[in-house]
Amino acid sequence: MKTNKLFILTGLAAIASTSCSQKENTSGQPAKPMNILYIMTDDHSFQTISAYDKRYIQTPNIDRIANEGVRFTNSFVANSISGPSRACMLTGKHSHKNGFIDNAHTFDGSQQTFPKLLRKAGYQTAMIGKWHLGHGGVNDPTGFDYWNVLPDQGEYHNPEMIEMGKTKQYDGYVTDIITDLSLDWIDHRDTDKPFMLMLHHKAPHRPWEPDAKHADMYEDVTIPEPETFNDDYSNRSNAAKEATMRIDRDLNEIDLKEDPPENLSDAELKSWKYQRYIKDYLRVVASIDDNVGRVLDYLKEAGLEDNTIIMYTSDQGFFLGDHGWYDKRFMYEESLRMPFIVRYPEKIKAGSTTSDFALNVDFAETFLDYAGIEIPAFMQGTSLRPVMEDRTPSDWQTSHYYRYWEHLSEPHHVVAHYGMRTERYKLIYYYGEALGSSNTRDESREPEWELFDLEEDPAELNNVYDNPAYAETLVQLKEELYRLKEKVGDTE
Ligand SMILES: [Ca+2]
Repeated sequence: MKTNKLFILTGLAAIASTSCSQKENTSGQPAKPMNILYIMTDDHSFQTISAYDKRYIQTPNIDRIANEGVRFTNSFVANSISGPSRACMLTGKHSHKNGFIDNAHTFDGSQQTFPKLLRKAGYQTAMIGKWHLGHGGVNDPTGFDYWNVLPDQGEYHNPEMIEMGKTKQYDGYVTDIITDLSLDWIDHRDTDKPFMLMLHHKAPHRPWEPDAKHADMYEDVTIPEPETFNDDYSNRSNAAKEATMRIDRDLNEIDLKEDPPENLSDAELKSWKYQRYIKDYLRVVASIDDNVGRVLDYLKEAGLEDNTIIMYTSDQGFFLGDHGWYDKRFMYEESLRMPFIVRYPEKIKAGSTTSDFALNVDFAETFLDYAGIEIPAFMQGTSLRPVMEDRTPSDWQTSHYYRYWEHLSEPHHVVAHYGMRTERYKLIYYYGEALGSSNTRDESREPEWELFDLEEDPAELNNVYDNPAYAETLVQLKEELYRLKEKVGDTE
């Protein structure tokens, strides 16, 4: 990139920023344009990235980003489900503010998003892969010079994609195709401008269909079952007991892809189903990791490795047999926490780790901050840049507000809830019908509370809400919950 172009672009960013003032970026320095590569997968658990957890799989390429950047260990979603989490990330706003509270809603693309602000400031922007925020009119991707997205959930093999409004069929495997299209777009970009690419995979979403290259992995091994695999949901809410996302009962023929052997005991059948499920999930993740490696190699060869901020995340976490479940939705740890890794060698120390809280509503603000664009006041998150650069402010967020709205939607049947997590505690309120909800079909549900002491009970097996020893703590936690609720404006 030529020096004079850099100067012009800095000027553009400065002009754009005057029209959306208020919050200041955290650098205090003139904007220096860098490229932004925002890689996101769908339902990829931190448990299946070896930089986080070595029990299940080696992911050397995703680990490269962590080894050369920063890894967040307390990164949380505001609403653990696909479309709503994506809407939080685009807008920097919680679900009740961006309007996409559950997957039955569509996204109003006329609202302000970080890609629009980057584009206005002179970035080339593209969205390639899984969109999942609706199609047609204001639901199509907006704020992008180029977009090519899967319709709704999309297919693993020979997928259709919608390129700038036109449907096309592609031959091959979806993770390879999304990577090919992304590299091709970077290759043909206007090199006079910085770029922001959202490379968003469908994988490893249900029904976990591997490609031929990885289909035989793990044939002769037994994957370990997680600690809470045989959770009986005692001393927990009815919400946990009633959810229909159990490995032993709720995986269907499409998920399992073959009939189980005959004459298995219930416990043996559950273990057999788990192996079918987890192995396909890991095979699909192995393909993601290969393709992340292709992207990193490409950036290196193209000389883009050091002036591109590379981020790897997922739209939420996922249960991998934890609590006997697959899927997400709950505010429990495996679902609430997403993997979040960022590489930018100029500013971020290689191999660093932080336990400071990062939320998906902070992503938009972070990208704007790095691009030198002032962050609009309506955005509810905070730029993570100081945390990434190991200069976390002393008043950094230590509590997180969560709300899952999709009350008892089928087939997972999870009760709507809101709650708050601090470093040590998690408080959850399953309000059921008490507040109304987006999909009410329940008759006479009593609201329920759960309180977990994550220091004493990291697996969240023991609800201490009614335990007198926590009475004083509970009062403080409720105060903080209602303070946060008020702060984010979820007050109806
Ligand atoms: Ca998802």
